[in-house]
Amino acid sequence: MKAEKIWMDGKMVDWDKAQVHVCTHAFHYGSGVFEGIRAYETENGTAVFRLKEHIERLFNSLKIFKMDISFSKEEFRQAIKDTIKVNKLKSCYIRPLVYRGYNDLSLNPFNCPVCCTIAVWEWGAYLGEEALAQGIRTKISSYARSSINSTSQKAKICGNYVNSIFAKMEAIEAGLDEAILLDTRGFVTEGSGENLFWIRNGVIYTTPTATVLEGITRDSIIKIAKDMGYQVQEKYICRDELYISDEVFFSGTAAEVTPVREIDNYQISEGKRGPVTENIQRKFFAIAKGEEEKYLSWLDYI
Ligand code: PPE
Repeated sequence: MKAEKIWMDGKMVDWDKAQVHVCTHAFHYGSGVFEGIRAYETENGTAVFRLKEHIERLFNSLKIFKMDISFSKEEFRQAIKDTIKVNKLKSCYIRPLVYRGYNDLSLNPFNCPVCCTIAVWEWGAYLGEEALAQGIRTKISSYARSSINSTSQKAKICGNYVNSIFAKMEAIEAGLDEAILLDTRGFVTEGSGENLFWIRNGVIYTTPTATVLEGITRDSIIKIAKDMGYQVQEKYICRDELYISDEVFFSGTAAEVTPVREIDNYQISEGKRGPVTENIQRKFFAIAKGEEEKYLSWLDYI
C-alpha cells in the first residue's frame, strides 16, 4: 500500500514523510474520525462515488466528536479530488482522517490541535476477488457491538474500531473471512466494517441504523433495490434468522457488495453468491463505473 503524496492540512507531502509525533492524542486514545471513499474509473474519467454524502458524514462525525476544522466542505471536497489527481490514480480508495494532534496527553482532548489528512491508494477487492464472486465465510462474533450508550455509531470515530478489530481477529483466527456482530441485546448489527443485508422470500432486509454505521453503500443499495422493484425493509433480527435466509450479503465502501456463503458453519444460499445478490452487485458496479444514466448524480468527476 503506497502512493506518491498525502494531503496534510492543505499541503501535499511525500508519502514516506507523512509522519506524526508519537505523543499525538489520537494515537493514544483513538480520538479521530475518518471516512472511507472510493473512486472508480469510468468512460469519462475518474469519478468519486457519492463524495457529497461522505463529506456530509465526515462533518457530522466532527460535530458529534466536537472537533472544529478550518476547511469548508467544499475545500475538503476539492482537496480529495486534488489528492487523487496528484497521485495520478484512475481508481482508488480514499481515506480522509481528522484527528487530535500533539500538545498534551490526558483524556481532555480540547487542548490538542485538530489535524486533517487525506491518503489515497489503489485498493482492489476488500476480501479478495473470489469473495465478490463466490462469497465469504463468517461467524457470529463473541464480541457485542459497543452498546448504544457507550459511543456514537453515527460518527465514524477511530476508537470505535477497536471493537471491530477484536471481532475481526477472532474471525481470522477461526479461519474465516469476517465477523457479524450482535448488539448487547442479541440483535444482529453489522460486520466489522460493513453493513448487512439478507433476503427471505424475495424481500430484502437490513438492520435499522440506530446500532450500526449509517452506510452510504447501504443507502445506495436500498435505493437501487427499490428502483429494481424489490421490497426493502429494516428489521431487528436474531442470529437464527440469518441461518435460514435465502441470501446474505455485506455492503461497504471497501467491501462493495460481498456475498456471505457461510455463517457459523451454516451454509447460506447453496454455498455461493445468490441470484438477488448478483443482480444488485452487477447494478452497483455499473452505477459506480458510470454506466447508468439514471445515477450519474452519484458520481463526482475529478
Ligand atoms: N459499518 C462499519 C462498521 C463500517 O466501518 C463501514 C465502512 C460500513 C458499515 C459501511 O459504510 P459505507 O462505507 O459508508 O457503505 N467501513 C470502511 C472501513 C473499512 C476498513 O477496513 O477500513 C470502508 O468500507 O471504507
